[in-house]
Amino acid sequence: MAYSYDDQNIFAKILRGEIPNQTVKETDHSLAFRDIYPQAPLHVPVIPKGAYVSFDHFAQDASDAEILDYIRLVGEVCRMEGVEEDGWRLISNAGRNGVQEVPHLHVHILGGRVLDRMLQ
Ligand code: DGP
Repeated sequence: MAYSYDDQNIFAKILRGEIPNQTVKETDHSLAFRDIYPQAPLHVPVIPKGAYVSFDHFAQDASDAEILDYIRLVGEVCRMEGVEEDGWRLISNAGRNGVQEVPHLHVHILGGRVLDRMLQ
């Protein structure tokens, strides 16, 4: 599948510095920042800096360095924000059925409270 990337999406604007954000941690290839509409005491989207729409797009086109950097940042944010012990959840909304609002790959780290059960 060929992916087309809309560089006017909100996360692209955050990456270009056109919209401010509360950065939790920035690395060479990735950015973690606080969600504007937090769904839990900790709600941090983590995005690659590259122009990727989805995990498949990322897995196909990103370098190993970008992928490693991204995964490591997710773990590091959980440790930095103190949710490792009590637990946390990772969510990625993808595409139309996944109700992805922002078409730039992201995972949401949620924690800081007991989360509602989603899968039965
Ligand atoms: P999703 O539905 O998975 O595409 O999640 C998009 C998230 O982006 C949603 O939780 C709200 C967040 N969001 C939207 N606009 C902004 C913004 O301008 N700043 C920040 N920090 N987050 C935003």
